[in-house]
Amino acid sequence: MPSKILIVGACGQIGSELTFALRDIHGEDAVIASDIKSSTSPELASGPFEILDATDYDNFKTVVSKHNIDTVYMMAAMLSGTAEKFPEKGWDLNMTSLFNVLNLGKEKLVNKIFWPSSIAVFGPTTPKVDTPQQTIMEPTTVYGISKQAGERWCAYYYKRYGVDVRSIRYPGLISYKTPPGGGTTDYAIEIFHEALKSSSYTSFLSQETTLPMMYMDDAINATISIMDAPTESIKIRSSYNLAGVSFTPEELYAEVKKHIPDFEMNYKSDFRQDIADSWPNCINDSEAASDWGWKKDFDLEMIVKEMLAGVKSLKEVN
Ligand code: VAH
Repeated sequence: MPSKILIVGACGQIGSELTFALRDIHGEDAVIASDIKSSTSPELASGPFEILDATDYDNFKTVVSKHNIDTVYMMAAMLSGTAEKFPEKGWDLNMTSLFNVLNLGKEKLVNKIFWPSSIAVFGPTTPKVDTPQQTIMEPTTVYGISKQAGERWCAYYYKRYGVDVRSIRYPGLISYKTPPGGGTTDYAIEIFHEALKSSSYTSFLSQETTLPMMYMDDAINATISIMDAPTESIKIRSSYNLAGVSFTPEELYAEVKKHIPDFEMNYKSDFRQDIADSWPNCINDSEAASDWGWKKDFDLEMIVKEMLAGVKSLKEVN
């Protein structure tokens, strides 16, 4: 049986688009989508789908052996906003799922693993501008703590057991094909749906909150690039910094207003303001560029155009 790819958390924001992209490259049947709940997405149903609880090692091992899986993208996670509401559940999901996939690698049941980290590993004492790959990391959120600990375990399993695990510190990701997933950067997705529905939006982050962001197509390209890179070019086995474009809610509002002149934005910070304030403004990703050729495509103007067109297309379909 040919070796296959398994996406864990395929119903999520990144997992769903990763499934579509990898199926385009490798064919429908080469990519097994999985999630803890059945999929409502017709695209995901276009190829093999498995119900998989990533915190259940035996369930994970059974799916891997049933489909002769060679490569696993372990995308299931509880994001920053939700994990602050359910700290122990967030830690358990984010860490147990990682240990399960790393142990599949240690047992040589899979050959290559991708695991997502986040700029949430940085904290209020991290340099906020041009944040370097190696720097002070004192995250103040459950999500950030779990991602920082996860990075250390990835580096340990590579060094101790030779597990070929690769990772990226994603910025806030912007996409329209799946609903926002409980993150602090979700305002940058919600704004497009509200702008087209009601011409007004109340941001839960203040207008001057600068955050590192990225369009999903760039994130998917980076994920596939790091996994396709030759082993010897992956010099960082914790997780690579990755940068797209940094902006404030006010700058995003101004760009949207160019397309929807009567669009109005209000601001009412909630608990996520403290989370956002603990994160950097912009990231230095020179190691990803030099080690495996990373280069972003989407700037703010392009993101706004793509998102408005994409959300409109969803409304036409639904
Ligand atoms: C979150 N979207 O907001 C995620 C991301 C950098 C933020 O990791 O939790």
